[in-house]
Amino acid sequence: MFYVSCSMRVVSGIQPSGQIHIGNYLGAIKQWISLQEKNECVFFVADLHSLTVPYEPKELQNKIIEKVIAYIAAGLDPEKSIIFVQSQVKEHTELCWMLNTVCPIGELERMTQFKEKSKKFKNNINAGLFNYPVLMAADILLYKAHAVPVGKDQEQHVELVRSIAKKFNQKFGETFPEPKSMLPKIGAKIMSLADPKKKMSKSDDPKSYISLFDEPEDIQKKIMSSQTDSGKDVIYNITKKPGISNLIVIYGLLADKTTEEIEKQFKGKNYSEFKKSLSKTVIEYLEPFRRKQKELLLRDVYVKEILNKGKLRAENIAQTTIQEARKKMGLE
Ligand code: AQP
Repeated sequence: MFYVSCSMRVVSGIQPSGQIHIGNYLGAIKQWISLQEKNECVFFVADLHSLTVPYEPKELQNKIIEKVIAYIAAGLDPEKSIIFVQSQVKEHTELCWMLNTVCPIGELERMTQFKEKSKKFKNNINAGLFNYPVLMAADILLYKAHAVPVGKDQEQHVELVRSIAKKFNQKFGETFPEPKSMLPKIGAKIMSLADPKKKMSKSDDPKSYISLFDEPEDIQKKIMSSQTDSGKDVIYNITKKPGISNLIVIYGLLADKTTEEIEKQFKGKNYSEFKKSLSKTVIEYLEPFRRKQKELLLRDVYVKEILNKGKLRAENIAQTTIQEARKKMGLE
């Protein structure tokens, strides 16, 4: 994590695929919440990105609203942050096309996410999946962002955004700041509960992640049956004990304890005792989120109003940038 003394523009988003889990929260949203206090923050639901993998069109609108509710339930304040839906601000796709013309294919071919998702969705390797990082560049550069709070998996994409900004600036004149990714020092890559060698992902089996709104009994079940390693000591060792180490990271972040404190607390105790205590911590931490979510699910009009306001505020910035980019590229 880097620290900033003055206010900056911050942009980030999450796709409306699956359910927002504690990996998304600890890697990204938790940072958003503290950043919104002193910075100009722009957070969106990345619906256009979610079209690049198989999805159900009839369910998409509900999934988008679910994500907005999750943002607010987790602590985003619509008075402080601009919250909107990506596809409602058309400038994202216009800038994406412009940036496509300065982004070398070779750089897109190197992207780990493209390689992984191409393997995962063998029958749907579409051009959108390939171009995903260019749309992400548009999402960020449209707001001339300085910082992009994301988890580790998105770091490579933000690097590419910097490279695209540089290329555009060199070709057409100084236009975009080169944004930096902001990763939390701990928790930038929370691993799957079912396979601690894999990242926790919302498009995987729900047993492999804890959603922000899982009911207490489900949280307990998932943690108690999470994959742990041979042996029984609660000790952090990422290579030899990836399962228990991942759970220690989650415990530490939610209970605000260091690894050493946790190891000391569970000295002489076994995995099961540790998991019970972790379940309790997670259930308690997420309780206010669940409560707020239930409240917001009944406030349809309020949520729509937030999105309408957010769209207008986002458009205001986006239109100024797009006009500048159009002029620089000779389109006006
Ligand atoms: N396991 C994770 N640990 C820490 N941070 C994570 N993020 C994702 N997984 C973890 C961060 O959360 C944000 C979500 O971004 P996204 O919705 O664009 O998708 P993603 O990065 O591909 O996340 P998922 O959960 O794996 O979603 P699916 O399965 O839909 O692809 C990003 O900031 C990401 O870094």
